[in-house]
Order: sequence, then structure tokens, then C-alpha cells
Amino acid sequence: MPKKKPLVVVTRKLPDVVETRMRELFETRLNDTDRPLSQAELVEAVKTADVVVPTVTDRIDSAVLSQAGPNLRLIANFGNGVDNIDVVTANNRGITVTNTPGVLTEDTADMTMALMLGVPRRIAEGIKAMEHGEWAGWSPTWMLGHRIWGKRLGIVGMGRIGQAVARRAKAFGMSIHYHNRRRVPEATEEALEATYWDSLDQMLARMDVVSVHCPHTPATYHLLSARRLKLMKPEAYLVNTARGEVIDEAALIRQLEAGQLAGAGLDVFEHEPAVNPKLVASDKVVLLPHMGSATIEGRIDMGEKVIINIKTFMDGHRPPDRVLPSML
Ligand code: 8YV
Repeated sequence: MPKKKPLVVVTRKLPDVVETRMRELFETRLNDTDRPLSQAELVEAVKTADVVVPTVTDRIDSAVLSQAGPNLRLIANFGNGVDNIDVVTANNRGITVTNTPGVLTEDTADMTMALMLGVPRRIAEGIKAMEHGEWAGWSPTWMLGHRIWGKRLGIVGMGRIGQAVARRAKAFGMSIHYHNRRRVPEATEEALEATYWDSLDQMLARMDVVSVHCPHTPATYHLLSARRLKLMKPEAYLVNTARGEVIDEAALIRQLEAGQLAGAGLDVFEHEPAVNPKLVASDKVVLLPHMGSATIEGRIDMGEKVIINIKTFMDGHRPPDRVLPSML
């Protein structure tokens, strides 16, 4: 008798090619409307599914997990960050969690560079001026920004994405500094000509640009606190393509308003999808709607990773991208 296919509930619309392959392999419940699920709908999903495929917009907390049905054995996150999932509770309940690392590294690093250039070089302001017909012709003193060549970049979190940003920034003539839980191998430091700072406080005080690339965990919540933001130079820029919760957003806004920070490039927000109206109104920021990894190639790669994780798990093996509480 053929083996019964697992019921896989996918919470959001994924690229067609990914959904088609999922349909071939699994009993699949898809979300054609792409409307984010309510908490009640999520509960319904965990009650009935063998596998749930959530995204960053689904909060799978202990309350949701406490209602999981006996069949739920795998949460195969469509995304790298797993701060939307209570991994400890899942683990305690015998539910495996996987993610999709590696395949969104380069795209996210590209978008980081776009913000790192976009803020000091005032790209968004330039585009607005063109759209509003405000260009009266070239002027030697109009729309002057700041150069990034020769400046110091401080990377907070030197994992895959941090290193991909470092490679790019080095090519743009920036000198690379980083703070990380663990120092990266000497060969990596040498290749990037990177300087390690054991003290985040000391690094922040000396950087021209700071870019956030650590995951959001209880330990990194508001890592860039009001106190730490105040350590930054008034002419420095802050870029965040990781998670909004790593920065105390209200404190950041106060710093910008007080002229104690030159600008910020933000792709992620503390209360996503809500964006503080003060940020929207500020001419010192460039804001993007969490699109750091938003390429069709990246999304297909993420989908393939999800499929491999489900298939491997269902075939009785350890899925390649298992997330353990000890890794957080
Ligand atoms: C994803 C991300 O688009 O993977 C991540 O951690 O932040 C994003 O780039 C999103 O998480 C998909 O769930």
C-alpha cells in the first residue's frame, strides 16, 4: 500500500513552481489569497497538519503550540529568522523546527548595500525631487551627501549575511569592523581585513556606519538600546536589514530628531507591518517594506529548502536545516 502523504499547511502564497512541487510530493493546503492567517486560523492549522510551513508573519507562540494536534511533527519555516516561532516550546513538545539559511544571504547583503549607499547619498530624496519637478538644474552645492569610501563600517553580527555585507563594503572602500558573539576564523578576518571588537560599546562609538545582521533572540532584543545608540557619532548612519526588535526604535527616532545621528536605512521595524509615522515623515531615513530577500530566485530557493527539509524529515532522516534551542 502506498505511504500516506503528509498534510502540509502552507500559510502564505509561495511561488507557483514551489507550490506545484509541494502538491506533487505532499497532501497540501495552500493559501491562494495570501492573506495572513489570524491566530485562530493558525491554531486550526497546527491542530490538523502534519507539517506547517509558516513565514515571518505567523506568530507560532506557546499558546498556539499548546493546541497542536498529535500529528504535528514539523514546522518548516519559510525564512531564515525563527523569532516568529517559540522554538523551545516546540522542541519540548517533540516538534522539529527547520529554517532556510544560506539562500537569502547575497540578496539581503545587496539590499543592505543599497541602504548603505541610499542614505548618505540621499538617493530617495533625489528621486522625490525628480518626481516633484523640483530640479532646477545642476548646482555645485545642491543635494550633497556623504561619501562611504574610506569610512568605517561596524557590523553587528558576523554570520553569513554580515560577512556577505563585509565583502561588498570592502569593495566599496570601507574598512570593516565587527562585533559578534564569537570571533570569526582568522582566515576570514584576514580576507576581509576585518577588525574584531569584543566590546560592542567601544565599536559603536567609533563607526561611521553601523549595520545590523544578528538574529532577534531574547539576548539581542534592543541590543541597540537608547544608551548604546547614544554612543554613536552624530554623523554616523545606522542600517538594519535584520530584525526591527534589535533596535530600540523609539530611541532611534529621538536620536534622529535631536540631530544626534545622521540617518538610518531600515528594511525592518519593531512593530511590523506598523511603521512609526515619525519615521515616515523623517527626511533622514530611507525605509523599505521588509524586502531584503525579496527576489524571485531567492524565494524559489527558499521553497526548495523547505521541500528538502520536509521530505528528509518524512523519510525518517534529520532535516538539513534543523533549528535547535541551543542555536538561538
Ligand atoms: C524573509 C527574513 O522574507 O528569512 C528571514 O529571516 O527576514 C526575510 O527575508 C521572511 O522571513 C520570510 O518568512
